Amino acid sequence: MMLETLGWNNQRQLEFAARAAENLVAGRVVSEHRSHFRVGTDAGEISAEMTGRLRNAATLRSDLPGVGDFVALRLEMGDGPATIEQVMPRTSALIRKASGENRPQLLAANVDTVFIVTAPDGDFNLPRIERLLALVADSAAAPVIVLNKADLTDDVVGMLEQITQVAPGVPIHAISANDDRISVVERHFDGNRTIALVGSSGVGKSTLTNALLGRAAQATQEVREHDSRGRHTTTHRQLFLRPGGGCIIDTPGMRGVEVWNTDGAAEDSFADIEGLALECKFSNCRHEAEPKCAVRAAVARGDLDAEHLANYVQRARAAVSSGR
Ligand SMILES: Nc1nc2c(ncn2[C@@H]2O[C@H](COP(=O)(O)OP(=O)(O)O)[C@@H](O)[C@H]2O)c(=O)[nH]1
Ligand SMILES: [Mg+2]
Ligand SMILES: [Zn+2]
Repeated sequence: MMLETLGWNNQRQLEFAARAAENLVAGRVVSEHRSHFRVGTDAGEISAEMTGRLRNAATLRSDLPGVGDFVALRLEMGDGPATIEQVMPRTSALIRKASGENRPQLLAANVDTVFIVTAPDGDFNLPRIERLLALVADSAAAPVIVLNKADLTDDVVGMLEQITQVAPGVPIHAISANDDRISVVERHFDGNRTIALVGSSGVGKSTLTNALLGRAAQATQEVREHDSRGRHTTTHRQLFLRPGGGCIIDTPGMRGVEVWNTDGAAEDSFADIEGLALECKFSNCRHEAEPKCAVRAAVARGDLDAEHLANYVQRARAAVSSGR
C-alpha cells in the first residue's frame, strides 16, 4: 500500500499497534504549511492539523510534527481535516539551529540518507562540507556527498580527493543533474529509503530532485551571470515519492547552516586544535604566521594533520568575514 512505499515497515507497525487499537490511522507528513499538514496514508493524501494537546506537550519546537514524521491520525467524519494525535518515534531527525534564533528547527524526520550536495562553480568549500557532515552526524542518518555539475570542471578527480580528505569513508559521487547523469545515486533509494538533500542554494538540489522524480516537481533557478549562483527558489520542504521507489526531501538552500548541537559532536571535530591552541604564545593566535604557534608546531612534528588545520583556519576566516 501507499504507506509502505513511504517507508512504513514492520518495526513501525509494531510501535503503532496500541494506536491502531484506538482506531487511529498511520500516516507520513509530506508537507507542512504553518499549522496545516498534508499527510500520506494508505487511503491517499489527506489534510491534517495537530491537536492542542500535542502542541502543548512539546518542550521544543522540533518535537512538533514535521516533514518526514510518521504520525497517528484521527480521521474526522465529514469534510474536516484529520487531527494528528501523536508523532511516532523518529529513527533520525535532521535538526539545525534556526537562523538568528537560539532554537532548534526540524528540517526532516526519519531520513535514512542525506545527500550533501556541492558543486564546482563557486560553492566548493571544504569547511561547509564539514559543517554539513556534523549536521548529518547529529541526525543519525547516513551521509553521502554528491559533487553535482561535474560537467563544469576538468578536475573531478582532484575535487573528489579533496572531499575525501574531510570525509574519509563517506560515499562520494560525481554527477550532472541537468543532463541526467545521475544513475550512480539511484541505488541509495533501494528498499524505499528516504533521502534528504542539503547544500547551498544553487548547487542543483531541485534539478537533482526533478531528475530523480522524472518530472518537474520543484522550481529551479537559472544561474545569475555575475556570481554563478542560483537564486533561492525552494521555499518549503516537501517529501516526494519516487516512481522507482523511495522518498526525496528537497530543502531550501542552507548557505549559513548552523548545527543545533545535541551532544557537541560538531565542536568536537576541532577540539584537538583548540586544545593545542592553549599553548600558543599569543592568546589570539590564528595559527597562520604568528611566532611560537603550538598548533603549527604540532603539524611540523606530524601530530596534527595539515589539511585539518587548513580547514579550521578557512572556517575561522569565514566566521570573521561574516561577522560571527
Ligand atoms: N552545468 C550544470 N548546471 C546545473 C546542473 N545541475 C543544476 N544546474 C543548474 O544550476 C542552477 C541551480 O539549480 P537548482 O536546482 O535550482 O539549485 P538549488 O538551489 O540547489 O535547488 C540551475 O540553473 C540549474 O540548471 C549540472 O549538473 N550542471
Ligand atoms: Mg532549490
Ligand atoms: Zn597558534
